[in-house]
Amino acid sequence: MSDHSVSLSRWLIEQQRTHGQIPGPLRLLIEQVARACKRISHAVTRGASSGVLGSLETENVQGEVQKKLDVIANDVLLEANEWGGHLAAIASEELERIHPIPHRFPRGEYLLLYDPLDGSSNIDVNVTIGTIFSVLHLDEGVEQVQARHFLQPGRCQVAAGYCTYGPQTTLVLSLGQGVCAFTLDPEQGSFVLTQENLRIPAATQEFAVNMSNMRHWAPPVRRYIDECLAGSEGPRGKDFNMRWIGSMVADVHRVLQRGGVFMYPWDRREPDRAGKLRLMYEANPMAMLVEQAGGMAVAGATRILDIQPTELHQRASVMLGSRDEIERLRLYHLEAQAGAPA
Ligand code: P6P
Repeated sequence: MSDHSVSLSRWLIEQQRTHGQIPGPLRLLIEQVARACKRISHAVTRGASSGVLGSLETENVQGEVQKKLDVIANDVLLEANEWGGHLAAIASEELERIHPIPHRFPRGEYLLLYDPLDGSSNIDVNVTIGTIFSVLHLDEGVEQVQARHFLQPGRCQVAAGYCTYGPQTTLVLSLGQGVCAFTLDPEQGSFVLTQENLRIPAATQEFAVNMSNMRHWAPPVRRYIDECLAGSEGPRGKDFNMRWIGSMVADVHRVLQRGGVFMYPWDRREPDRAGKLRLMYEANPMAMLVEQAGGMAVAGATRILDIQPTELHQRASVMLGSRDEIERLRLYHLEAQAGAPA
C-alpha cells in the first residue's frame, strides 16, 4: 500500500467523522463484513489446494445443491458479525430462517442480509464469484426480531455492497452517497480505496442475459433483445455486444465499470415465480449500487427499490444498468401493459 493510498478503515472513519454520513455502529458493521470477505477470498483463492471445492449432499432453502464454499462463506460471515454489538439479526440465502443475535452478545440496531457466495455454479471452474450484502435499520422498540422486520423495500437500505473474488478481490460499497471501490492489497491484507464516485454511462452497446431462455421471455424483453440483435440494420441503428458470465456479481461489476445492461427477467418456465434472483439480498443491494452510480434498476415497469417484500427469500425480475437502456425496457413493459402494439 503506497503512502498516499487510503484504507477502507480510514475512509470509513472519515465518512463518520468529517461527513457525518455514518454512525459508529454502521462503520463497525461494514468493517466486520469486509474482514469476513477477506477470509472468504482466502478460502476461494486456495480452492482445490485446500479441498474446499465440490458440492455437499445438502440443499439450501432455495432447493439448490450447496457447495462446500457456500457453507464456509456463510459460516465466516455469521461468525464475524454476530458478536460485534451492531446487529439485531442476520438473514442469509443459505439459512431458511433469520439468525437473531444470540443473547450472549450485545444487540445492535442493524439487520444484515447476504448471499454469502453468489455464482456458486462457477466455483469449481475458477470463474469470478462474490458476496452480496445489504444493511437495513431495525424499527425502534422491537424486542423480538422476526422475519417480518426484514421485509422493508430496498429504498430503506442504509448500505449495500458486494465483494468480487476474481483476478482481484474488490469491495464495492454504497452508504447512500455514491459508490466507491476498494481493492484488497494482498501484501498488506487490507482493502485500499481504488475508485470513488463510480458512474454508469447512460448509453451502452452491451447487454448481459442468458440467451438460452429467450423463448420463455415476456414480449417486452423479447422485443428489446430482438432489436439489439438486429444491430445497425435494425431499429436501434447500432450493433450490440453480449456478455454472460453466469455470476451476477461479475456481470454487475462490469456494468458498474463500463456501463451495459444486466437482465434476469421473469420467464414462463415458472410463471408464478417473479424471477430467478432473490429480491432481499441480490436484487435490492445491486439496485441500490446501480442507482447510486447513476443507473436504473427495474423489475419490468416497477423500480426494484420500491417493491414491498412479502417473503424473506422471494425472487424478483431484474433489469439494471445504463439509464437510457433500462428506461427503454421500462417503457416497453408499460406499452405492453397498456396493450400498445410492439
Ligand atoms: P443461469 C448464480 O447462480 C446466479 O444466481 C447469478 O449469480 C447469475 O447471474 C445467475 O444465477 C445465472 O443463472 O440460469 O444463467 O445459470
